[in-house]
Amino acid sequence: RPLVFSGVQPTGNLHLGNYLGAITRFVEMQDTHDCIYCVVDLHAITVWQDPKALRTQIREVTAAFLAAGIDPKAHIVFNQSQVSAHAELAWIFNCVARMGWLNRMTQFKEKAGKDRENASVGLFAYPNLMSADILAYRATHVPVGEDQKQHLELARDTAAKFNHDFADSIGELGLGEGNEGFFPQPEPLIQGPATRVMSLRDGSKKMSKSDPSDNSRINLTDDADAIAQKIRRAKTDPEPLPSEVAGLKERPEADNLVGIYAALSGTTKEAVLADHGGALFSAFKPALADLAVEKLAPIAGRMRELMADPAYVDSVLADGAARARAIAMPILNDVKDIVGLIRS
Ligand code: AQP
Repeated sequence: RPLVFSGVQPTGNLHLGNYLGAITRFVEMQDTHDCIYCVVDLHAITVWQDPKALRTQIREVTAAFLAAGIDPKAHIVFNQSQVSAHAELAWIFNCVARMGWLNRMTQFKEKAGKDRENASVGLFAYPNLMSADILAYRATHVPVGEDQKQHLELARDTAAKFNHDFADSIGELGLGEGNEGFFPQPEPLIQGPATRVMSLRDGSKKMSKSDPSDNSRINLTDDADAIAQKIRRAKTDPEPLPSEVAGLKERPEADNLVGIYAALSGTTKEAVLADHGGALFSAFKPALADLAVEKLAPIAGRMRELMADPAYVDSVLADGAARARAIAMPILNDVKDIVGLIRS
């Protein structure tokens, strides 16, 4: 079966965008793919994290994976820092990818802001670690939200450059896979009606963990009252909902709420507008709030139970890490041989 890899950063405030854009996709892929889902803690520390809070946040993302329905026995769930192959391969990719490629990454520009001189080196090199996350398993399918598309393109370029630069060595060692070279070209899977969930306060900004306004996002740990209140207060325009998707074009806030409704109910925006076209937001928002509470409350409940048992959560991560290591280490050893590093 094709191998899937994806990750979520334990940077706190896990939100509806992470859930609809990534975690629900992770759950869906389990029946048809072998899946590796990673709590990418080394990515998280590219910006300052309080150590105590980080431990809780790592367990919280793990709890969210399990609560959403990821099966850690049939698939692999672990935290990145427990498998050293990620960091080791990232170093090799630091020496393959070009400064010019990384200079073009829009997420770095957004996250570093104006004070670029003060951003960590890790934040700049982050996409190389992400390439390593995926390619350490030679994973071919990567379900992500739309914001990760550019990083996936860089991972493909890095894989191709590695295959090209070391083609002779790969050939001599007999490590090429078909015509592709050593590494496959990983495919981003950006699918569904909510690949880019926007802030509830500003339809031009994506919903984000780091937005200072808690009202901008629905956190997976929000209770029913908080969810209903945030949706009630969400920014909208005064027009009723259109009956066709084309009518959402210049209406980012309306488009966002319809997309969220569609993703939560497992349908399409077309189907939502067939039911709710013509409705005012005063009617649509309560329907959306009820749906969000119905879908998210059980997850928040299961997350709370799991967070009360950190030893169990840690044991899931340890078991997943051991199984991940068993896949990644032979691949890393091949990479070392290809590059010409001596190992014993
Ligand atoms: N708003 C979003 N809509 C859809 N998908 C989203 N993702 C993130 N935000 C949205 C997807 O969630 C997965 C994990 O993301 P991440 O933990 O790597 O964090 P991020 O992409 O940097 O996004 P955040 O949550 O907004 O964090 P900050 O505030 O730190 O930037 C990815 O698949 C991502 O695409």
